[in-house]
Amino acid sequence: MSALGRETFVPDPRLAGAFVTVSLVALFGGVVTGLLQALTLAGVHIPAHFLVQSYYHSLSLHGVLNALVWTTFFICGFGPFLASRALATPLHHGLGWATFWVMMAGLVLAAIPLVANAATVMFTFYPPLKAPWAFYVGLTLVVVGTWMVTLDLVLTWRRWRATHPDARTPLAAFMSLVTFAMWTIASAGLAAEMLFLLIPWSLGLVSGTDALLARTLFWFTGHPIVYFWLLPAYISWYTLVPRQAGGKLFSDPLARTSFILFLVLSTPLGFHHQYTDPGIHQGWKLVHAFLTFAVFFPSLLTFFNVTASLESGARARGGKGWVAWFGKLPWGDPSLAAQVLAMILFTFGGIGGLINASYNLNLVVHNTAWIPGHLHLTVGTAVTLSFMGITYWLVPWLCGRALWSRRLALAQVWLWFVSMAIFSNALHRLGVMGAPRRTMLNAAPYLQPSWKPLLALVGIGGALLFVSALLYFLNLLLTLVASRAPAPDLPAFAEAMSGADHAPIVLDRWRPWLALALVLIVIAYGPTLVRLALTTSLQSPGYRVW
Ligand code: HEM
Ligand SMILES: [Cu+2]
Repeated sequence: MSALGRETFVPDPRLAGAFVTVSLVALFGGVVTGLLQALTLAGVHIPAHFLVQSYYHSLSLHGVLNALVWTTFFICGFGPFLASRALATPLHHGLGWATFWVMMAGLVLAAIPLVANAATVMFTFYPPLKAPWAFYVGLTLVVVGTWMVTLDLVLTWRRWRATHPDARTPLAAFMSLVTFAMWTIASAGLAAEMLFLLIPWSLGLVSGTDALLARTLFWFTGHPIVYFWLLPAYISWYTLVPRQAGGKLFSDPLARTSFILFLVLSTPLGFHHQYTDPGIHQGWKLVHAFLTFAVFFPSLLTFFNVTASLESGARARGGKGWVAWFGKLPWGDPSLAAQVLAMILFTFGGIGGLINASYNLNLVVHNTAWIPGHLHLTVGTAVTLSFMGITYWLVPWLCGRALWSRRLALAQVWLWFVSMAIFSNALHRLGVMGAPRRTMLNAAPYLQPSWKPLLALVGIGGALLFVSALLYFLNLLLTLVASRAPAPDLPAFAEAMSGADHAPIVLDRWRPWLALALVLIVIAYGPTLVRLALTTSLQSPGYRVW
């Protein structure tokens, strides 16, 4: 297909629209519960309500709605949409809708006990906390849906390949495929935890469970899930943002290299969440620590490549100097501003992540408020603010109407940036001072006077974040009902200074990389998982504490 053909092909808006709508509803629930928690931490008394019955009920809703539903539904809409556009090939219509309904069925099934306060197990659902079977089966169906997306992407790509035997896979499609391939491998841990441990246990088919084995399977998926959230933001940063900034992607081959590294390295490192767990040999924990530092490398490649691309845009707009060019980016474009601000806060999230991953420093921050501080910079901003930036062009296009107000959108993204800096900084500092996470701190007898000013900042930052989210939803809603101007065209993919033709052909092959990924997983996880599975006694009873 000629470049022209690619620009004029328009994917089906309805499927992407359905996924994005569900994701936005989830985010709304996510920010409401976030507000309740932030205010509670600041000492505001919030009466139990029939929808949210305790801090822990709220926290479970918050984690599931934000980290699991908002992200996953958005990604399952956006990734295939972009891939289909880049390949100028429609997705499989029937499969696409079947996927959506499988995921919806799972979502409803999981939501019933969650809303009813029967699955107050937080988004990590560690046993021996126990939820009803519907919660586990529902979440499993959502994961099955993501595998169906992978299938759809592969089928679509193969149809494209049949007519383009020698062409390089267009970058956005390549990246979507890598994202879903990585996730499909990584989600095997969660699937095993659900199918062999949690679902039989919740159905009463086995009498007990094994917390360590379950956690190990959970973190097999739980670390790479962060790349499942992050890579779609990277796809936008690589393939759209350079053009939105008025420039070109610095290097297409380097971008592909970084994604291949994510495919290979994302999974075999989950023990960095289990440094304090007994029953895993410290030698393996150290291996996972080193692999975690290895997977930081493709993020550094991304930082370099995307910054150089932004710089090319700013210089084309008259930017000068080593740093001053930054001011010449088209800051008036809310979609671009959102994503560049997301990148800035993400650098701090990345630095904090290195601290989390360090075998020794982890002990200082483990299970403290530092961790949600980190989570809000990464999934709560790098991912969420980037997705918001994407919706600033995607939602208008889906509705066929221009964004209601660009200025309101700009105010919203800056407000998110500033309030998140306040909110997350306070949480990080609380963590270093020893305040635990996942705790209704203002009710804790050990509440330290020195924590109080920081908890107040959590409340203020959280409330401002909520205001930002309200402005966001207001703008989208008014776009739908009150905007009169027609929607602008979809943003075009960025050209590259060094194009796909410079990429070694091996980067466009799947088998070697998938095989390498599997080998690393077998080495890093094999011995421990086999030993834990063989020695498990499934003895722990379940608990329902809230
Ligand atoms: C209005 C915006 C938000 C506010 C005020 C807010 C506030 C909070 C607070 C106070 C906590 C609890 C800390 C604790 O007790 O350990 C928390 C946890 C968390 N938040 Fe947010 N949040 C917001 C948005 C988001 C978004 C957009 C995401 C991700 C997309 C997110 C992801 C998380 C996660 C993953 C946790 C950890 C949950 C757990 O420990 O189980 N939050 N949030
Ligand atoms: Cu991790």
